[in-house]
Amino acid sequence: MESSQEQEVKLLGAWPSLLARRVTWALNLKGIDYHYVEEDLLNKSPLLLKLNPIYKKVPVLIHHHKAILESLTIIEYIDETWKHQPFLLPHDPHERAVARTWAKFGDDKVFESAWNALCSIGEEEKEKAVELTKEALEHIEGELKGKKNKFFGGDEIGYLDIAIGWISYWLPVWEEVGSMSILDPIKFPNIIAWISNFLNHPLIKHNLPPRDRMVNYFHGRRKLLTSTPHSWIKI
Ligand SMILES: N[C@@H](CCC(=O)N[C@@H](CS)C(=O)NCC(=O)O)C(=O)O
Repeated sequence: MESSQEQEVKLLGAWPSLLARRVTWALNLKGIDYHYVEEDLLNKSPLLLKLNPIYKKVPVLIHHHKAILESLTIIEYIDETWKHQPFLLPHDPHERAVARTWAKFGDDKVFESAWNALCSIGEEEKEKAVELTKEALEHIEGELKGKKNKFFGGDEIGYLDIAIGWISYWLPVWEEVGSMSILDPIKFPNIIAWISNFLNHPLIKHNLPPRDRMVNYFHGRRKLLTSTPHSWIKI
């Protein structure tokens, strides 16, 4: 039987949002029931604007009628609130700090430059952004090198896998939509192996948006963003 705590979980997300998706991965891995509310990012609901008045972005988690913002913070909140296995963050404080650092690096460097590459105007700008993405990925590749485990923290999916999990699915779509080549298997053999492990995890592979829908959506976003540079709504 569900506890009353679980019944009160609500997530505001948007289907193409990799940041909202990572929260659903965390909720599913922890086995938490939640009510999902789809937002239209071009026509945000009064509830989203009320709960996240500063950034006006998804994801927003609502638990006990209180809002929790920022996807990585939400994942930590989930792990701390439902104190049962599987634990997403490492137990050891140093390992926890390292995982947080790489998760932030994934958002600040990999996501940012890959998104810029997708939305760049002109070949030169695109090449620069692609190079920056590859440079950032080299650091992730280095983190995985020599590890025998399937995932970052061991043989179970954890916080860092969830945080950078978008690389496995969103990035290849962006490569296709932006006609760019980033995930070179020769340059990034460990990332490619990790991607395969990640996408084969039962809770991940059944919780991904359809690829053709993603391709269509991001073609549309790219067209809009490259023709209207001030239309900066992300994802
Ligand atoms: N740092 C935030 C970023 C959230 C974010 O950028 N959300 C995007 C969807 S992936 C969004 O809501 N975009 C709408 C907008 O930019 O107005 C997080 O990790 O939750």
